Amino acid sequence: MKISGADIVLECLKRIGIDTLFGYPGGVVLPLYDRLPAHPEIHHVLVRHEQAGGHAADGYARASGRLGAALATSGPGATNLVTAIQNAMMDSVPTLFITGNVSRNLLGKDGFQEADATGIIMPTVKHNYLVMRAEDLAYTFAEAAYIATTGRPGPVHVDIPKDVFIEEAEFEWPEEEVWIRGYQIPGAADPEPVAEAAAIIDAADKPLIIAGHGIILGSACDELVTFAEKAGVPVLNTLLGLGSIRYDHALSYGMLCMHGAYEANIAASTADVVIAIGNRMDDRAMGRFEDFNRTAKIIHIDIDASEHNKNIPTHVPILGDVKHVLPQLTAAVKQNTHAEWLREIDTLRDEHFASMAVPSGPELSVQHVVKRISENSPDAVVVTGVGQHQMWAAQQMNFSHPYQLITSGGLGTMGFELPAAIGAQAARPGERVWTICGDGGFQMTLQEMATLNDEQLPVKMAIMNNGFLGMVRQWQELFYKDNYVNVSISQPDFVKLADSYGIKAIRVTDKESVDAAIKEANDHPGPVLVDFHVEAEGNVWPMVPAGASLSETVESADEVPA
Ligand SMILES: Cc1ncc(C[n+]2csc(CCOP(=O)(O)OP(=O)(O)O)c2C)c(N)n1
Repeated sequence: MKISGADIVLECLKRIGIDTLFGYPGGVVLPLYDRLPAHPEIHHVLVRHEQAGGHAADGYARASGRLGAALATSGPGATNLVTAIQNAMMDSVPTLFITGNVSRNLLGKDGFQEADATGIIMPTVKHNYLVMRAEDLAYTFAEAAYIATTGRPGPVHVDIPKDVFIEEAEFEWPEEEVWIRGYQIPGAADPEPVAEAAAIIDAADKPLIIAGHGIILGSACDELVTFAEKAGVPVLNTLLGLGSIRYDHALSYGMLCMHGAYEANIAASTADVVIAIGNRMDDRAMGRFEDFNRTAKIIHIDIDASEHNKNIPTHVPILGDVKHVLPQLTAAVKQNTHAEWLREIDTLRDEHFASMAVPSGPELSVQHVVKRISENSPDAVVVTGVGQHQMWAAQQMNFSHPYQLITSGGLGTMGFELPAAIGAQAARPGERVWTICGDGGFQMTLQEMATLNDEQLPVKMAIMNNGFLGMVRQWQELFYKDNYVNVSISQPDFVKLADSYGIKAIRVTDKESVDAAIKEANDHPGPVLVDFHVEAEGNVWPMVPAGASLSETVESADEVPA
């Protein structure tokens, strides 16, 4: 029996496990919306901007490990999705983006609301499709889901002309496993590089693991810890790797990067063997490439061969899936402890903890707020924006589980926080979700409070209200001689605004009220906004000045080179 392209799309979504679709309607996708009520298994969340729908799909995917999906109309709907798609691409998030387009006979005619969505989106996705026949939809969606979720995950885009939604075809879900010429999914690694790496690790005095997002994406957190424990190797995390090893594990030494812990950045600069696992070795994590620890032997385990030797020359690249490679490596290395090396890093930590400590003065600092949220809600999923508050959250909050921290790492997208938190809460309904927001970033997508209220998702929003685009202000202070240009930012009365959206709101202006406000927010069954009036001009330390190497980490403004 033939059914419409719209029905085929919705049947496909069910087959690939989509239960929540973040979307926004428009002319060319109306045939699809018309059929949504006939498919109640798919819950459509009406966002207020397509970018937010995309970030919600991203947050949903990160919080659940499942494929996230967003839908937009042609033209401006599709272009509004682009930031969210690139965000998912940079952080390898398994996501599916569906757009409608003008009818086939109008493609290329610059008709109303036509944009070359496949052309615009192609450089921002793992793969994309323009589906020109209803009969091709089923295989396309099977393939799209397969590509998005296998190997190194990422966003896939499917563009569908309006009349393809209307055209009828037989619905035939491909029963056989998807096979794509040239698309290979690495599994276990070749034994030679594993043996070579094991010999290097066994001979090392100061080995170090840098564990990235790939560990979490590859569900290999236990395998990471087993390997680290057997080889006695301390573990640093990238920003997106936080949560892959418990913060309080004896071998866990926190985050390295531009605002990493002092001892972490120095350990990375002085190790004799660096084992990078599932990370891109990007500039924010590794500092100036040319001067990243020139004497260390570098082992790089990644599922994407194009990451090997991309930024930092690698002695032993290992291609494979961490889930398989880590047990291979664990079996190959000798039991070890490296007690002296651990003591060296411990001493550094003892000597330098002050620059990253929560300020003890009476002022209301972001560090204090995020620390208290973390201590009051230890298992909460934390979704941040981008800026100072993001770095302070990464430094101060205690991450024990994979995807406990959801943050825009590669693209650094302000405005990610609230919509991604909506997605995370939709994916994990019974769990506590806090979003830590800058007053700048929050203003980029705050309209999503309407979505939050519609869906009655109990997300707790903590606004770090410092009246500045804080991270930019910090750079203007340190690198542009205090020349503050367009960084002081006005904002609405967030409490009144939340109230107008029907959301409970609390204002906090002093340190003493922080705990009570967090408790009140946690106890409230619905969404809550807490407007924390934090100190205006705090700076995030330690810091690797832009363009410097990790070994040049500084801990105060006095140390910043002129
Ligand atoms: C969409 C977008 N535009 C601009 C930037 C550049 N940027 C990085 S951090 C920052 C300031 C963020 O301010 P706020 O959200 O208030 O957070 P804070 O740094 O004060 O914690 C800006 C403008 C960005 N990351 N994303």
